Amino acid sequence: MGWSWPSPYQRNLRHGGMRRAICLGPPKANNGGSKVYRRHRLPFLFLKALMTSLLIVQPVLADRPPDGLARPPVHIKDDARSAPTGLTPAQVRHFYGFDQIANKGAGQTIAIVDAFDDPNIESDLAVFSAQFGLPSCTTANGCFRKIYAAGSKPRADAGWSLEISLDVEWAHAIAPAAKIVLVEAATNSFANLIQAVDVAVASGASAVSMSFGGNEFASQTTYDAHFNVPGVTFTASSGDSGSGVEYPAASPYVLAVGGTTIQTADALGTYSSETAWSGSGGGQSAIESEPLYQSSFGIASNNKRGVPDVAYDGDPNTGFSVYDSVRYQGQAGWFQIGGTSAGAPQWAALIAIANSMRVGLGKGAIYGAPFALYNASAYGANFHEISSGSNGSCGTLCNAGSGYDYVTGLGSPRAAALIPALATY
Ligand SMILES: [Ca+2]
Repeated sequence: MGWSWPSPYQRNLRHGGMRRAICLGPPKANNGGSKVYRRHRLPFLFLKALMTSLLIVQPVLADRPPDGLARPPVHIKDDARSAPTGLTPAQVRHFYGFDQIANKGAGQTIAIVDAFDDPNIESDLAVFSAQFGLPSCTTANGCFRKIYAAGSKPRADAGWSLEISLDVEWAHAIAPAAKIVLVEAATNSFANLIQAVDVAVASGASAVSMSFGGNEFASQTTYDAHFNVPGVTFTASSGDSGSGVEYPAASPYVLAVGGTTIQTADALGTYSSETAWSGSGGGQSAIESEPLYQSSFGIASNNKRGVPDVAYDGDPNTGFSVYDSVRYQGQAGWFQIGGTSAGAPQWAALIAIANSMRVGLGKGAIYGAPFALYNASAYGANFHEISSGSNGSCGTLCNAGSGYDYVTGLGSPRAAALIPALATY
């Protein structure tokens, strides 16, 4: 099956800004508009998540940046700790079923595209890997590379360093045998980030993770061709501001990842249930037309591209353990982080595992992953369908419901079924 790409590439690019889609911990106070967060300890994670949802009136949201301006969505902070308090790789791998797949992404490269420089990422990844018994991933052993997209080192940025830590560490957590290329854009403008995407493609990656987004704009379709690359899958976070569509998640060539709140049955991370996270970005694109894979799936769409395509845990209350030594608002160490930022690199890792299995089957890296994902006949087997929760008060588009919905898309992965399906697609 082929793609139906709507837009040829043009050079009249508008330079908008992007923001990360990351949130820190659950809120405990509102400090002049800057939410302050605390973390919780396992195994009481899901109980506390429930308590927090009852006690906190204001959902975990981040304002969208104005057009053309970059804005860090991290206006939530917490004291970092000396030991991890969030979800561990073993728990998340078990929760989504990655631990039922022997393949760990060997031979594949995952590219992480972010803005600015994280000066400590390689050593922070080493701390993360050692903590959780993951294979070492270093420049020296050929596993890790950092590339400056514009040729020279960008300035360091503590907020983006937190995002980079989340993305790099959790791509490695899910596909620990895959190589990781971190591509650092010169700034967080659309132009610089798209340039970094091109560099990521040139690096040989078969999956490119983009945990950033900005408001849609009329000329965004001129960027879409950068995501139409044979053998490369692009993932993007759908946003952290609840109902609403961001770019590049809105591109029909990008796998848009929304957010959920998970409940584990035990400290091992056994799957219990999953609901839509209130911050999950989603809706109908104002710019992009509905792609064939969505219309074929039978989505009531008003002929607009629906966002997101899929979902993943994104609630800071059920956040991920991340190590970051670049001091952010006075804090460094182990953070508990949520946001749809978490899902993009982990879905990229899922794709890398599928691509690694495809090599063994004599197949090339998957091209047009959404066509394989929007497979009605295998839907129930491949996804945890999410049917409750909402990301706003806009009615149908803001409520998770049966089948595809505009808050969680198709749902979260049943990796043990979905990855083999992608491998044989
Ligand atoms: Ca659903």
